[in-house]
Amino acid sequence: MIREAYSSGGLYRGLEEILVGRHPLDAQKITSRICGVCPLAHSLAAAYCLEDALGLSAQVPPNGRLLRNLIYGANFLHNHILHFYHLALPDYLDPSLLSGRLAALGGLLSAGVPPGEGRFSASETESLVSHYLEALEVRRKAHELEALFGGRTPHDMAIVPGGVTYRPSLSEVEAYRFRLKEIRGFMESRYVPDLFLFLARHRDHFALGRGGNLLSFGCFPLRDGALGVSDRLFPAGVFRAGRVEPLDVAKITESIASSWYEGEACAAPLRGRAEPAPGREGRYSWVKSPRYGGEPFEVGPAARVRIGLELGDAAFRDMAWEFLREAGAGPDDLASVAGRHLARGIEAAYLAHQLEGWLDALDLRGPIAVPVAIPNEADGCGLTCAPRGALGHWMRIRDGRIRNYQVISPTTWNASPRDGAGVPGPIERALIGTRVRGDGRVEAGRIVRSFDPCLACAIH
Ligand code: NFE
Repeated sequence: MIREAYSSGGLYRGLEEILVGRHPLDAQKITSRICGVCPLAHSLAAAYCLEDALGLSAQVPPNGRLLRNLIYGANFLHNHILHFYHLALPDYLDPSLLSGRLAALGGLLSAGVPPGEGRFSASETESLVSHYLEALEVRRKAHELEALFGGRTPHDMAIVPGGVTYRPSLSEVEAYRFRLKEIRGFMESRYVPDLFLFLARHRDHFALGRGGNLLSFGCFPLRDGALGVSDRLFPAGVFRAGRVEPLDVAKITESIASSWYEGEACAAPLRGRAEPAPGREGRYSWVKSPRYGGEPFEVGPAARVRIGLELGDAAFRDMAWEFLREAGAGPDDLASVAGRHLARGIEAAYLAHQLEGWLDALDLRGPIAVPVAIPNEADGCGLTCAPRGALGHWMRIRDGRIRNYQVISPTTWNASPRDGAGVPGPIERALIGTRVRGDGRVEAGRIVRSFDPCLACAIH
């Protein structure tokens, strides 16, 4: 049994420090560089943050909202396909079952299962690995969708505070529609069936790596003039002690009790700054420990779907229940290794369907942005969900420059070390108490991977 677990991030990055003293508009372009996998989420959170500071959140025109949803939605689908086929599935495949041209690929895949313990037959393994290859092409198509409206990928040029910079032509809209259909075709014929095959063979993984508290900031605004956390496709909320509650952002704090920093012991974002203190005695990570009401919370697909089952619209709830029934699982099973994979499938399928509607709603002659003027003094907060979970950016402007910029990324929540009260973070908690065979590496790897961690985002 795993008795203790410590989650550590070993590389300091310092992007928050780089921003101090810079022009507020730099924040969006620089924070996008936190990560090459979810840059659109950072680009959006920074734009929301500036719009909040400037009092512009309600003025972004409908096209601005729709085009951002379409650019970011493509990136969101890309992330979930990436996680299932290229990051998680190899942990479950036995490459020795591959033959013919796929056998050459076998050597590149990690031997995820101990010899003879794979749960997929030789023909299933071959089929999954050929879909692994197809998924590379599908991810390229998703990147093309981002670039069509975003200018390029991974770091877009279109999302700005106030809206977007680029009005697509009708032919670009149709090019998006065509590629989206291809991606949806892959999801319906490959991703969803492969996900259910995976779940059927790993039903015991609903009991593996279970979580507790869940939190979502929500994402994909559905209504103009409401770019806060209300009216989002995946709703904001908190799941604690068996119930869903409204989100109260004022309850968020960040502890550095186990992290290599010096500063205010348990500051809320924007209150106090933590300075790096490499090698500080008794600490074990560069990741800080975000807490909500003093407690750790898991963020990500399980949180979004669990909260969406209560607060989401009827179409989302219907689809989520249908997937749960087919998987033989219930809402409480979502925060588990199998449940996190299932939740990604639910939200990818629902989002792909929504993208088409947003495309139809574009008004190609309407405005795409409103002008911005930077004040001398303002504070802002931008909240969204990155594919891996709740993402917040906080900014303080003084004398027309950035005085303080704070980011709390999804993996900061999930991979956080123990806080001042000694309470472990969500990944640590999911590991502790797990019954393992041998040295436990197989079970531990699968649990950690189910959160889809990204330490580049977590430390920023
Ligand atoms: Ni680097 Fe990211 C996502 C963000 S995870 S991938 O999704 O924000 O902390």
